[in-house]
Amino acid sequence: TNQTKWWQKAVVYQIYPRSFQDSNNDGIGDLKGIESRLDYVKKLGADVIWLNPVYDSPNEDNGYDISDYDAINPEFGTMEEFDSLLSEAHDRGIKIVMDLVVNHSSSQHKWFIESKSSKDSDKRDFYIWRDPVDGHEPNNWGSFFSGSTWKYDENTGQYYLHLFAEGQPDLNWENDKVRQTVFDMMNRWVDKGIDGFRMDVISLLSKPEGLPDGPVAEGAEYASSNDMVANGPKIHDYIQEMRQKVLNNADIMTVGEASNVNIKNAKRYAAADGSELNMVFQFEHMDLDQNPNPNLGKWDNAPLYLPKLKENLTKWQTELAGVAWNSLYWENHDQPRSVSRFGSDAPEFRVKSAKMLATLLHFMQGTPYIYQGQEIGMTNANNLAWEDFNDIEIKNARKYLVERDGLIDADTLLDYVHYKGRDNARTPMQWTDGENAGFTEGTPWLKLNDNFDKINVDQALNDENSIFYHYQQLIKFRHDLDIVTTGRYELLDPEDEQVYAYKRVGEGEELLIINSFAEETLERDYQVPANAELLISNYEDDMGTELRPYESKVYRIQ
Ligand code: TEU
Ligand code: CA
Repeated sequence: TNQTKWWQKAVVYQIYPRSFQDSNNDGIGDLKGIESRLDYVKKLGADVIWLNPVYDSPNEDNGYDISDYDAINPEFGTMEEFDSLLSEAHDRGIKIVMDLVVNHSSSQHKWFIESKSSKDSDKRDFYIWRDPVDGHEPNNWGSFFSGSTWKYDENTGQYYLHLFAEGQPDLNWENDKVRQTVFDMMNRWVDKGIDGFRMDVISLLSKPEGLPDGPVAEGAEYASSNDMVANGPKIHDYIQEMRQKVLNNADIMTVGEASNVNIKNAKRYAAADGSELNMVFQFEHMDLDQNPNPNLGKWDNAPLYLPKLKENLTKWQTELAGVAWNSLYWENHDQPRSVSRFGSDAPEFRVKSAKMLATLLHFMQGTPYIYQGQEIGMTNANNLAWEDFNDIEIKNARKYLVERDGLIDADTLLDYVHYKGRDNARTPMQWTDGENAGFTEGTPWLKLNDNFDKINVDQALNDENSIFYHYQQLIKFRHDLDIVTTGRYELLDPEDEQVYAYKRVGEGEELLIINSFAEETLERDYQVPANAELLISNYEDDMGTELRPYESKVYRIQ
């Protein structure tokens, strides 16, 4: 049936706990800090908080390496504090979605420690162990974080598979016991009353039979493990089993982070019949500005070509309509700041372009995700130097691409890291213009962006024209106007290199959404009828066919 579900009208606010709010001045954000800021999230109007992992972890990949799925990382607080956060959120009508990281665990998890201890361990098959082939790695796959996906273990003479860091061994989903153990764990969280799961790299759970070598792009050293593993042979069986054994037990929302997902697969993962997940995070629009050199992957600073973005998002909008459901995002903890990447963080354009990007996204069909700080237009952190970075992806890029393989020099890589690196999104939240931006009175775990004196929540809340209030309005439209959830999407002028304009078409009603990416004034005539109502704009007046820099406006036509 086509009845609207609560998560189709919801807007999600993503919190990276480490960087949101420190409550005890150890320099690390924590659960009590988040609880103290719930009223802020409420004021914005978001319906759901997605929490990045808060489970016990040695933090080799900041919580994406879990050593105990049933415990809270002591740096973040206690289980009592988690329960309190959940109930305080619920009291305000805010739901909480947890990160679920079950493609891999930490190498410090007791399962792996046991698995590694001996070939006869009854946990051996919890992970993916293989003999060496001709004295080297079992296949030619490259890790997401550079280097091989295989790590040799001297003690037992075998390699284990890690698609990500060495400290993130892949769980063996072929093993019934692994699946049942994971489902039991998920049910314990569901029983606690959490409202959903964001499923980390869920498309990678099912490995291809025989773990064969993959094709190596010209000039590259490894085959892409992403290409080899994503959407593997049993993935839909696993997710359907999870649906039966866990997800059907409560009215929770699910979003699968689906690396390498295409439309065809997304239609299954996010099928409207409810057989698998509610929606997926697709990556295609995040990969349009990749480096053409396969060894460098994401590391580049080339600007985005707007018609490519339009073509891509339009494909997702039209092909999933009625048969599956989209998630909508520009940012998360793995991506740089969108205003710096797709808009402009120059002082004269920052506010305008951040609002434009917000409007462009929020009038599309799907569930929008706002990443902490996006709502105040936080920018990339160009003030971080090599010694300031924490992210393993950045550190490994330097270790392998610069130091081991000499594929690029350190200065060029630093430019790319400033443009694309994950730490751009992970610098502490900027609350005030005071000490450490009000994040902590201790030493922050990661250096702050040095522009917090100008860009901060206090400033935003005191300025009625701020990006924050623009988001607040957009969220309200999503709640109030059904056409945003149900209307048909129609792209206008696909070839226009400077403007992204589209329509949402409902019954007896249309929305016209016009967004300029240009830094100069343009002339565009969209034949706006005289009775059109201007719903929202990032300028104070309407100049008709004249579009000023980064101008964005939405008309309602009835
Ligand atoms: O990300 C998966 C993923 O595809 C990323 O590694 C992505 O390729 C990269 O971050 C782009 O820069 C998820 C989590 O969101 C990420 O934080 C984790 O590091 C990763 O899984 C491993 O758990
Ligand atoms: Ca703390």
